[in-house]
Amino acid sequence: MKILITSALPYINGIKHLGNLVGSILPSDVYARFKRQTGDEVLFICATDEHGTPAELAALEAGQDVADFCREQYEVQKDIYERFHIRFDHFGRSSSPDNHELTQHFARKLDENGFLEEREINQVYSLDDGRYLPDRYVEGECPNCGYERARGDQCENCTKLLDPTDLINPRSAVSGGTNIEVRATKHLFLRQSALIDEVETWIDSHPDWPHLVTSIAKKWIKEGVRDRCITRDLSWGVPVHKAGFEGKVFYVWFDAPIAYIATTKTWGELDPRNRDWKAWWTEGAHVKYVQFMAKDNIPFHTISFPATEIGSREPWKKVDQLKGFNWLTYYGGKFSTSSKRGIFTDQALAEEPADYWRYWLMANAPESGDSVFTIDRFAEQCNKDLAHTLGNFVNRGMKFCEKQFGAAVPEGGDWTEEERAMATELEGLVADYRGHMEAIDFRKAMASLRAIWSLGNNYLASAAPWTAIKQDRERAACIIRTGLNLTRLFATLAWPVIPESAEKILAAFDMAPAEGGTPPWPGTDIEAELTALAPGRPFTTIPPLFKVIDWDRVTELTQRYGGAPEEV
Ligand code: B3M
Ligand code: ZN
Repeated sequence: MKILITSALPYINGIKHLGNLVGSILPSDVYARFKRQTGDEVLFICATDEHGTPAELAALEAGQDVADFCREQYEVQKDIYERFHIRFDHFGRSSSPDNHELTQHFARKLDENGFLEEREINQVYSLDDGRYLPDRYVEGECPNCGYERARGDQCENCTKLLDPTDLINPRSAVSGGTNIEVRATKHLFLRQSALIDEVETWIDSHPDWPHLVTSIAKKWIKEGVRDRCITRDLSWGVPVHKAGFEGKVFYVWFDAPIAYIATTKTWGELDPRNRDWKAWWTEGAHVKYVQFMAKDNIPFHTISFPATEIGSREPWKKVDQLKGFNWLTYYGGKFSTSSKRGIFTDQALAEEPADYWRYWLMANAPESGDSVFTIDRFAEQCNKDLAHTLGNFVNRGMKFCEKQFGAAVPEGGDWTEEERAMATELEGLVADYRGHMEAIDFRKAMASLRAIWSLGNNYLASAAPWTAIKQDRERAACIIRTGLNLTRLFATLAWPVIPESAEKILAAFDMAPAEGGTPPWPGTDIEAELTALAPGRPFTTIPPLFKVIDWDRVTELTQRYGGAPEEV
């Protein structure tokens, strides 16, 4: 099976925080790794989202030209994801020539098919700044929920999509100026109202979508899908090639999802073997397309982008499975880029290895509801599951073996009822784990993974090779051999989540995948898996994989990042 995976594109406007990471990029990487292990042909695409007001405002704040700002920030983000072991097939940019071209292509097709309409609209104009104020350039009170700091494109608080003129008491985000007037100017509208029936029929053909996704899409349709203005008075973006639209660009949410396709094209052109990139994006081809995103992105992916694709009247591949996330909170309050609240991805990497964050975030993925990050919770769970359960198991077995039998898989002793019972239980747990990963249920998957690690510890504790060695060396050899085989199996199973640690374990048995390679998913015959490391196979004992994050360290981290919930 071919699996196309896209993660929502991170905005270029600054380094992402842990909440952003767990809301799209990290889970899509875990899923992509898993699907590669089970033998599917995976294409995992992402890019920076570089247009629109967030980029312009951030460049303004940094005192940089927006193109330079984006070029630099792209490298910064790319490097961070590499260090988090995110293995994209390609990480591109929405400002790429491919995306310019494809965005203009979609606009042309939509226009030809009668789905674009020119309208004169009232735009917010700031006399203080001498310019129009699109989207986030305007702030004010949300007409829907009363939130004071709603932006012109969307209210962060109630997720309602807004137009700048909807805001009550608007002010300029550039200067704070309130000398604002409304002027008429010409823009292009995507006639979503003319496409919504087709979009809804398509949504209804996916009864298997998660409740979170369907309910958000349906709520949006019920509220009445408005035709959407897809052009802006900005200079940075994809220019609108149409008479009378000089100086205007496409709206960021029009070109950003198109960048999923354009980035695939860029990927395809980098290597002659991938020339047929379009096969990934053709409706009816044998491709399953899975998208990952935070819940505020769901309307764009279930309605606007599909409307764009459908309205082109070209056979573009549409999403098959869509995974939306709730929010990760920082001590119950918001992680916030603008107020620099929470732990950001670069900071996280400077504090602890990527695998700690990857594991904790996936184990606490905000799936059925929001979840809370605190430094205490992070430390406690990493200590318990990684250091004490997995780490201990790996280290204990290897050390004991090396001391008693030397650094090779010991020979002698046959499986007893104890091994058979353990293997049967393990078989069930591995099947559960795989089922949860297939279903993209990460919390459940991580619970199964923990249960698998615990089973290993329980087996060692009850089989007690350190006691057996005193009377029955053969028996001890059998237990340790089984333990070493469990170690290898645990590494393979954990690889999607904690790839660096998993590869360290595999390397100890000289079984690490080649650079960029994937350790294959274990077979269903668990007994064969647990006897795969043959007697005599050498290994290298590795030092403890995970260090304990102790109380002093927790205090230090709490002081550095601040823990108290946001004051309201
Ligand atoms: N740039 C991410 C966000 O809302 C937004 C996603 C675009 S996906 C095409 O955080
Ligand atoms: Zn609101």
